[in-house]
Formats: sequence, C-alpha cells, structure tokens
Amino acid sequence: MGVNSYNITAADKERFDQDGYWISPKLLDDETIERLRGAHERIWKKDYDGAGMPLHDFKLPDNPFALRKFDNGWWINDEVHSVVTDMNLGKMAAELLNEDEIRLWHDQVIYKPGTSGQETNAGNVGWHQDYGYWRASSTLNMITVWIALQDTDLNNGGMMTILGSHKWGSIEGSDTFFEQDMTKLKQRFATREWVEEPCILKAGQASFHHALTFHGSSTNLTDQPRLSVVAHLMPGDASYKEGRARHDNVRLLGPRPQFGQKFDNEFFPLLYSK
Ligand SMILES: O=C(O)CCC(=O)C(=O)O
Repeated sequence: MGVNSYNITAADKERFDQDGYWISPKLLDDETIERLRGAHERIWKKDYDGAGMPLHDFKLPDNPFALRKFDNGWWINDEVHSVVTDMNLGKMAAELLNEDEIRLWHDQVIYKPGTSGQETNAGNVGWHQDYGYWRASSTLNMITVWIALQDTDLNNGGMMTILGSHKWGSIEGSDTFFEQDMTKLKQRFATREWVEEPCILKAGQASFHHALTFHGSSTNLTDQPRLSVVAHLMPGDASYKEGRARHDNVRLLGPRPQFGQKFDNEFFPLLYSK
C-alpha cells in the first residue's frame, strides 16, 4: 500500500510550469488501486476506521447521477490516509512547486456515477480554480493531485484543464465547483485563449494541477462510476491569510486563530521535507 517514487525531470517541470498541470506515470500498484476502490465502498456505507468522527456527515443524494464528494477521508479511512500522506506524493509536489516542504491541506474522495448514456449535468464539476476556495491560505503555490482509480477519459467524465490558465492569477468568483452549467461558466471565464485539455489517465496515474489552473468535468456516460482520491497539498509554511474568504481549515487552527498562524498542526500532516 503506497505511492511509487518518481523523480520529477526538467521536462516534467517545464510542462507543469507551461501548462499548469502534469500527468504522472502510474503511481499506484493494482493492489493499492483495489484497496482504494474498497475504501470508496466503505466510506459511502459510513463504515469508518478508527475511533474518530468524520469532518462532515452526508446523505447519499436522491439523484442517482449526482456527484458524491467526501472531504478529509484520511480522518476515517486507513487506505486513503496512507496514500494522501505518502512522502512520494509530497516529494513530487515539492519538486513541481519548488518548495522544500509539503503538507496536506485536505483530501477529497470523489465518486461520479455513470449515466449509461443519459445526458445530465448532475455529475458535472463546474470550471473553477481551487484557489478560489483557498483564499485563506497565504500562498498561491499549492497543488492538487487527482488520482484515478480506473482508466479515465472524457467518456467517463474525466477532468479537463485549461492550458496555461494558472498564469491568469486568482480570478474573482472562481469558486464554482458546484455550478454545473459548463457553457455559462465558460462564457464567464473564457476571457483569454481557452484551450480545454482532457486529462487522460490510466488507473493509478495522477494529474497534478496548480491551484490557479481552471479545471472541471462533465458527464460520465459509461455504466460504471468514476472513482478518484484527491490530495490537495501546500508548502510547509503556508499560513492563515487575512481576507474575505474563509475555509473550514481555519477552524482546525483552534478557537482563536491568528492571521499569519501556520497551518502546521496535526490536522495538516507533513508529507515531505527536503
Ligand atoms: O473530480 C473532478 O472532476 C474535479 C475535481 C476537482 O475539481 C479537483 O480535484 O480539484
């Protein structure tokens, strides 16, 4: 159980810097993929590991085609814990971001049902920037690792990124994950060259995207769900930034957090230190 090690090359880094995302080689072996698929099954049945409480409760949506998303799976699931805190993920993130230390910001366990060909928006993830949600963090230099638990392409609702959009800066109102009208969002955000790049992944591969890279995903037209585990990572010295935006992570700093306080307690495990 774990993530294979991989040394980021100069070409990988160049690709990430230019495009705002990079696709890794296969990082998980088949047994780990199976265990994470099992983790999904257990999480959706509320079968939790350990004696702790989940970050949030949930009810499975009435609409069978709606996206399911669970945050901080690592708190209550051993397999998710082991993968999203793996040193090798942290090292790749550190090399792509040019940072010395990497911590976990939070994770997500995402399940997109298959619609067997029915056109519906219920499983869509609207075009958004992750940093649109993360303005409470002092740094833009954060990264998302989206790990595929089956072969993934546009047919089963795979992610698309907008090439080079991480160079556009932090766009006002880009916290639009839950808006499902992709056309309307494109009209709003496509004020510059808008090139949609599909993230085509084999099971066990991951896509690493910058916190400012616009991305989203559409319908899973197959008859199988699209499963993924996602690690959102930050530099070791990220701290609470004063501003308008709030984030659930701020509560994890304690009852009276201070602006400038580092997100460096046990809720934000250190994955890697150079
Ligand atoms: O699962 C998806 O389609 C999108 C997930 C996402 O927005 C993310 O991992 O940052």
